[in-house]
Amino acid sequence: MSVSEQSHLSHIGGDQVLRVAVVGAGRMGSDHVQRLSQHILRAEVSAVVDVDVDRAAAVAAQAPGAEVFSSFDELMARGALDAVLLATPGFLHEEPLLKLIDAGIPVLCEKPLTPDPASALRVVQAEVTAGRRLIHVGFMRRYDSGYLRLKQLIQDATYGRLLMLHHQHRNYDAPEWFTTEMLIEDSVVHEFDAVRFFTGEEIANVEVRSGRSTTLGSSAVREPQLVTVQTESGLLASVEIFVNSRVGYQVHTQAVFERGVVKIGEGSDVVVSSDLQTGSAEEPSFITRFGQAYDVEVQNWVDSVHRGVAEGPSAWDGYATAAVCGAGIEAQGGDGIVPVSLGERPALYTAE
Ligand code: ISE
Repeated sequence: MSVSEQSHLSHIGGDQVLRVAVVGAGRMGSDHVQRLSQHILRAEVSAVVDVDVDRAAAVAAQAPGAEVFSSFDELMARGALDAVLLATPGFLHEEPLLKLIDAGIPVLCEKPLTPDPASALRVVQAEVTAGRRLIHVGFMRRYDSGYLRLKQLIQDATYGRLLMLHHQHRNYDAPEWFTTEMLIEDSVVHEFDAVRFFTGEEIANVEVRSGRSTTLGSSAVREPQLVTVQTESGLLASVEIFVNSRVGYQVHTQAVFERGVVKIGEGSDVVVSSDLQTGSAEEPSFITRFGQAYDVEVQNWVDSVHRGVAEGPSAWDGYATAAVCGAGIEAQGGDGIVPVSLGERPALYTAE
């Protein structure tokens, strides 16, 4: 992972506390405010921003002393921050990201970086012009213990060479406004990053098929869909995406090696047998399923900002996945296998 110096942050260190402004007070923003206030060391929530100022105030109530703003520009004018946690929907990310890069302020930007490749590339180019990495993209699965174990097994070739990956990504339900494109740019974007994380390769092409469809959820969304990607070296990975599964929040991965199969994300820590039945509860949402991963991710980010370095998923990772999403949305239209073209990775993002 590449690391770049951020000398402007040298004043944060020792016993100082990082003042984090949380922008977006929806489900994710609210969860992060709680996390930063209760679990994260060496950080505090200095502000909560949301167009719905009542919602911002309600969320800020969990963080004593946090100021409330109805716009990002008001926050920036006030200046009560060392760093930002951006938790608005992806289509609202580009403008604040460009302003934060300009101001030299580090940001943990919830995924996706931006939903489409063109805007994601503009963000990458702005960072490259600034000459330093300020953006950490919130691909929290990279901090999940199962993901980390599997990555290690792949690197060590414990069961031989990795041949194929299979993913199942199911949500219990999705809001009425969830679109067919969002299946790719909001949901499968996680697997696009996971495949890149596991293999260390870029994705070269993508195909999307839909067959028999559920009658539940929005009638405008045809799902489940089967997404297949191929990495530069030829490895194939499949993803079943099903956001109205009525099962629970399931994120499963099966890795097929030359001498074994490794499964992560299945099963449960607690299995109950009672009254002639045995079973365990399904996770209701990503907030519970990846709660620990979010904690580890946010603490790592806070620590890296204190140290004045940039680590973790970068703007390039955000751009590369947005490029696969662009091709995936094209493939949803029935265009067969769609190639992904990224252009050259700038030196700022080359692995050390
Ligand atoms: C949501 O935005 C997430 O990031 C969840 O992890 C994913 O499962 C869901 O499908 C997305 O809408």
